[in-house]
Amino acid sequence: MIRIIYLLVRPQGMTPEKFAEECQVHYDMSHNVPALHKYEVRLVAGEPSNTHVPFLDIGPFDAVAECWFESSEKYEEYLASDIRKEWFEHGKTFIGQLKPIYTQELH
Ligand code: 3ML
Repeated sequence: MIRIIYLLVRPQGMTPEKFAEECQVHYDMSHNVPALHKYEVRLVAGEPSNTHVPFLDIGPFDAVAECWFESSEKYEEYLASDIRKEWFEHGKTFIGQLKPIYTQELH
């Protein structure tokens, strides 16, 4: 399974309420995107800095999302799809900044 994690920052001037609404729309749209096995988006509820190891001071972020793909072929199919392109167009309207993280299975 290919899994990509995204850290999302809302655009300057967008309220957290509007951002949350658009995240919900984006989630609903994800169900029509071909070859996307699963999409999840969660709002950031806190970023505590009192960690037991040195704190990594990045952010703040407004949401964390993840995309799942069953194979690299499915990922290519997703990239090529027009519905995926429309989904990204919606993304451009409410994602101010995006940090993608490609993750790899360990076990
Ligand atoms: C890539 C993505 C990360 C996310 O939260 O949604 C998708 C599509 C997009 O960026 O519009």
